[in-house]
Amino acid sequence: MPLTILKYPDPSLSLPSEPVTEVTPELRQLAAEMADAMYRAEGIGLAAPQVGRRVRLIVVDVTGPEERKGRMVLINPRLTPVEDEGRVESEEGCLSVHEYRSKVKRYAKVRLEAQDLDGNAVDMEAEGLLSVCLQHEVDHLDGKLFIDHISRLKRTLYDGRVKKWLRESREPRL
Ligand code: K1U
Ligand code: ZN
Repeated sequence: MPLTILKYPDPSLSLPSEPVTEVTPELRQLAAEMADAMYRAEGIGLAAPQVGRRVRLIVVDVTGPEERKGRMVLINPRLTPVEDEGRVESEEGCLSVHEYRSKVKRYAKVRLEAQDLDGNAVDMEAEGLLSVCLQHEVDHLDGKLFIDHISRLKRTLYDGRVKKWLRESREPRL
């Protein structure tokens, strides 16, 4: 069965994830199923806590679900901003945040350090959509959603919409 992507306000999306200590067959299987879930949902990234697994594992493919040519599976990813490149405003959505998009300020360029599934070290710089996507996914590993970066007013308005959807889904049909 395909993995289910948890939706805000599921409380487990706000919890930090634990480092991966060993690449097991189960971890490989999880990475493959996460990639499948990401492509099915037409996303460009997915983090393990979004599927209920609190481990520091992400998959990204900014070529998108049609191309599927840039899949990266990243274990224990760490990001360091390349400070002199400044910040950018990115328009973001999230597979765990229903019907909402907003602009978020992100570092324009980041250095990525991680391991891949074969135990190789990954050390590279990322910019553009990949940089933004990596920052979004690593936030998930720290229990943060992109809506944690928006203004208090925008957040209150969005939370109101979510509460209404939840009330309506619980109301008995007449
Ligand atoms: O982690 C996730 O919820 C996946 C999310 C990642 C993301 C989107 C936009 C900016 C940064 C990170 C998505 O993939 S949502 C789908 C989406 O917004 C998108 C899809 C294709 C191209 C660009 C954005
Ligand atoms: Zn997300």
